[in-house]
Amino acid sequence: MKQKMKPSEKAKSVAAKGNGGETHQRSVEGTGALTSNHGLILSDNQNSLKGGPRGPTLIEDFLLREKITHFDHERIPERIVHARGSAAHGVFTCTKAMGAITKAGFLASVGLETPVFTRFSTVAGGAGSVDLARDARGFAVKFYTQEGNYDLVGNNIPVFFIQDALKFPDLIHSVKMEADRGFPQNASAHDTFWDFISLMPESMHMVMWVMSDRAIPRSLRMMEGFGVHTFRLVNEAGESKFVKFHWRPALGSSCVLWDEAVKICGADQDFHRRDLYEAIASGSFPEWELGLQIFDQATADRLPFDVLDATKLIPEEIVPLEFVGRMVLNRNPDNFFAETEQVAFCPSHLVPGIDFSDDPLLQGRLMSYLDTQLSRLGGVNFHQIPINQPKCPFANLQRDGHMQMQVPKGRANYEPNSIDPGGPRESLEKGFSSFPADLSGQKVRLRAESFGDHYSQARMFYRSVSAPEQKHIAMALTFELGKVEIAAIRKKMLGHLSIVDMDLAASVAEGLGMSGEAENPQEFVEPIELDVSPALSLFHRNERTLQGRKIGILAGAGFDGKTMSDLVAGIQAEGAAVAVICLKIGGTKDSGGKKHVADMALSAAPSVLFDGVAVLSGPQGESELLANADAHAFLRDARLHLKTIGVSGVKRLAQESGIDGLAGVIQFEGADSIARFLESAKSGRVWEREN
Ligand code: HDE
Repeated sequence: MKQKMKPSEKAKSVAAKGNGGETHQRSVEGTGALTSNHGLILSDNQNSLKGGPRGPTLIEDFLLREKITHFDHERIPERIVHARGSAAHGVFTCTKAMGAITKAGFLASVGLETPVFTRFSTVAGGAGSVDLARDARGFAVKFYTQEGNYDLVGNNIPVFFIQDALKFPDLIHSVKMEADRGFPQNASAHDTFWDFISLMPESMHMVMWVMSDRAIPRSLRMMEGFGVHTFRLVNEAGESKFVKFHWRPALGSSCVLWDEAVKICGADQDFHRRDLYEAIASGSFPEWELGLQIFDQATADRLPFDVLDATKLIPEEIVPLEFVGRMVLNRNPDNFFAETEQVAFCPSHLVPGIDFSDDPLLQGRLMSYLDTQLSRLGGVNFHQIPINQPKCPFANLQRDGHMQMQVPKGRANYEPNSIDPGGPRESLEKGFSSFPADLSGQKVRLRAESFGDHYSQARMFYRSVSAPEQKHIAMALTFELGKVEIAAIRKKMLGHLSIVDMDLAASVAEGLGMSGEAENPQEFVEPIELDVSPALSLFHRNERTLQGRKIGILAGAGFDGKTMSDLVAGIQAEGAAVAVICLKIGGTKDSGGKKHVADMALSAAPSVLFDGVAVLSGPQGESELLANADAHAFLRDARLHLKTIGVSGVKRLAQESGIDGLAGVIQFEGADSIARFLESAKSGRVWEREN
């Protein structure tokens, strides 16, 4: 349909065209006029210009060319790593004044609020890859502070694969799709990754983490975040302490099981993105506390490893966390491309009061991200894109460049100058100055001896986690190495694992059918026995709660309406979301003949999408469910995935799905049955069912 404008509107729109893009946009929005990029009002947005109604399209059609050319250039290079991401706006509130330790303004006074934009990501896959791949997750926060933007660009795992930035391209090449064949996408289970890892023993600690449940989070809202490197905090007096940054999710840390992850990838490849978006849209705002591990040089010197080595963590039992702030994500981006895609994080974006350490991995990152933004966003003015702009005043004498959006005024584009005394000048008191850390020694290409122990913390992590977590690590390694075609790589990995933990190595070797085939590394620093750190176990992070979780209720025809309404009310009162699932999206009737609409059709709602499930039905509905393969799979998977299951009116289906009498299966009979269902579901999984 053509849009017609009144002549008065037309005049207003044309008259409002000026220099400022904002004014222009507002005038167009105000009038409803559809224009070209240069303000020309279109009379027809349905038909290209042709020589006759059935004739050839004319090259003269500059409007067609403008539109299609813009479209052809809609994509920018995706991030070489962390391409797949989801983000949200929010606010960081300081909860503990840290002035004695850091002069960073956003940590200076309790209650001070700082806007943030946070992007979560997978590492290995492309922008369109699945959310539930086994992978580390990026956890990048841009604080728009009054002293400039501060980017805390971390991961959901506190350590990293490598110690020196020079190895990063090799690591990433090895994990991404293989160079000759272009697969696998977003998966580490292939030869090149494990070949590299088998030759890089420094990666063993990180390998334990990425093979653990942490690498398949239930939700981005239920992930911890870590700055990974050691940084510095500096106070007004110029005194410095070291710091490690931690984000702790209010919802606790939850993960899925591998079989669930695989099935979720098929059922909803945007599982994490959708979950974050829907939670925020529904007002259930995800929240994290910012914790700091602050320590001095003397503590660093006492530790049996180097705090500059990013493959090591500091157990909380040694340096506890001090909680200093809370981040709440409360607004979805308005536009995915403009914000989530164009946001440019750089670990080099600092504020006074925070500084770098000499961690050689961090040092490499300090140049890499700026360089990346230049190629991704096309030039030096990427800080003028709205999502990247500081929210405090900013001014300098840098000029011109690709896509300059501002119109800088005046003659003085250099400094010192005398012709613009009011122009921007450096400030000794307020400005950033680097901590004057001592430097000494020769220029060398060497790895410090203190970086030499690659196995002790891998062992500490493995021995610190619970028995089910250990089992999952062994299963993940068996799966991943089972997909490695070259036997020599598997043998080398078994050698490394046997240094980490003999039982782990034996279990993986057994799973691979390669017992006794381990090939030990020639030379290595013998691991030392570190105290276990119970804080590393996910079980310590699992809140007993239904907050932010989702329960799926499968309803068959003739279900008991009262049980349904009590159950829904109970679930919602615990802060969880509910999806009512019927055989057909049109819904079904309860035993009183009342029609209930469905939120989801069973074929699109496998139980892997939920944290707990219930099945309610009358006799007719049960016969229909019994004849439906998806209904059997719904319960079978819920059983395998150790979920709490509530049932009513589906005795035969329960028997056929093998759930009858199992722990965590609750019959909705009697006054307290719904309460028992909710109690069980709060625990997350019914671990006693795992074998
Ligand atoms: Fe990154 N990393 N990285 N990285 N990284 C990028 O920058 C790089 C490292 C992390 O949501 C890139 O803008 C090098 C550790 C996150 O936009 C690139 C090294 C940690 C994100 C880059 C590392 C991270 C990135 C690609 C080794 C955890 C996504 C796109 C020295 C502490 C941020 C971009 C977002 C992104 C380089 C290692 C976290 C290529 C050279 C360690 C969360 O510049």
